[in-house]
Amino acid sequence: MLTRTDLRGRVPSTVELRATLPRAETDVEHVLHQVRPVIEAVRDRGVDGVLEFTERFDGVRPDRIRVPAEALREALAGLDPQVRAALEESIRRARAVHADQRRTDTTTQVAPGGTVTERWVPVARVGLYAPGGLAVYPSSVVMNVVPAQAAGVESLVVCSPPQAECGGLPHPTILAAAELLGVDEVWAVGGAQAVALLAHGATDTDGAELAPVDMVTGPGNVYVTAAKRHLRSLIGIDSEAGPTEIAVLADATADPAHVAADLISQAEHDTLAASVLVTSAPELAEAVDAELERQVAATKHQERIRTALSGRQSGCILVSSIDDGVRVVDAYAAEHLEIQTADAEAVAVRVRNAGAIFVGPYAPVSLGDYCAGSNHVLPTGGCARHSSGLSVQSFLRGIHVISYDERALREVADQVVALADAEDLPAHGQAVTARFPR
Ligand code: HSO
Ligand code: ZN
Repeated sequence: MLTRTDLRGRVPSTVELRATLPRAETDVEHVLHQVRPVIEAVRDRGVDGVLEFTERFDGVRPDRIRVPAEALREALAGLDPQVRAALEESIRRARAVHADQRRTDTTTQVAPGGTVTERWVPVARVGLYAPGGLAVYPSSVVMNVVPAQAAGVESLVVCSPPQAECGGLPHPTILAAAELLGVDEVWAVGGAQAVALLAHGATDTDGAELAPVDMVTGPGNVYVTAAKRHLRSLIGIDSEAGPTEIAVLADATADPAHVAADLISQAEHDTLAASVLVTSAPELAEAVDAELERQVAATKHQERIRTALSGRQSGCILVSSIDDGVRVVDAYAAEHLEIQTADAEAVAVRVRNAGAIFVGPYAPVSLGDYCAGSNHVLPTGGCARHSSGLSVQSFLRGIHVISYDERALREVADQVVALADAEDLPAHGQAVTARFPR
């Protein structure tokens, strides 16, 4: 089922590797012109503009879009107790991990009387987008809200598309997750309209105010991503989420049934999801293929999964050694990387590029999707080469606070003047010397 690429006996250059490795095309650029009128309508006409596009795209026109507090409470009361308990456990673990990510301010004494403090200040107001439709993921509400709360974000708002079959409210599990997390501001709006509404703010039909946010995070379809890209100077955004990816680096010690199950698990998200096996063991590649055939035939979303696994973004790459495999997975920079080899811990330490690394036979990606405590909002499309997943840090800004007394400034005045002159900006130097008339 997986297209095979044989790199044994060769160690391709990074350029070659990037060209060879399977990857989905992203089409965000192509839909930018479609989201622009939506954003402009919401900017210019507020909730009226939102409702026009909500009716067109979601097939429902709610009377008002702010979700009432009773609806949140009712959604939680109606949540399956087992799902509630699981969400609570997921939140508990995620909170433990994210609490440890908090930063403390640092003050560096640069010279006597001269200090620079780095003060970590949370973003004031954050909007979180939670998709509806095929991808109703309360787990993603957890993964976005927990780090924002741990960072100290004071004002959080969730937007999620209204569902016609839910009387114009967002999906009840999204509402229940918000309630469980203590987020009381939820708006029934989806797609590019939601991002525009969050960025510009508006007044609801009944006068309720949606204050504009400083930052929007959360996964969404290509239109949501395009809207985030379009509005990204007005608002901060998390990294642009592309289709889910899993890479498994495995040797002959890996269990083919487990490897196949993990590749299938992420292919379940999307026909464009990427499942990539990198292995030094041709016999494992064979066995995984057989397992894929067997397991896909027995799973619920087999059509979607089959399309994802046979797509050009998925594949199996044969390498001569796990060392070569590490080079390959580094060049690929997967959103999720599993290491299923002998001495997996030692191999994992050598990997530089991945959104998250799942080590050994008992750390499947779906553990991380829900209950490991780690965050599941991770860089896709090779962005793991330069970016990290969502964390407390994503919601903090480090502000440098510069405090110099007279002596400290005097001591460095000549250096400032020298550099200002070198850049032909003498007024810069004079701003210092003006303080020390001779
Ligand atoms: N694997 C997805 C997250 C997710 N999985 C949500 C299940 N629900 C992207 O990391
Ligand atoms: Zn997943």
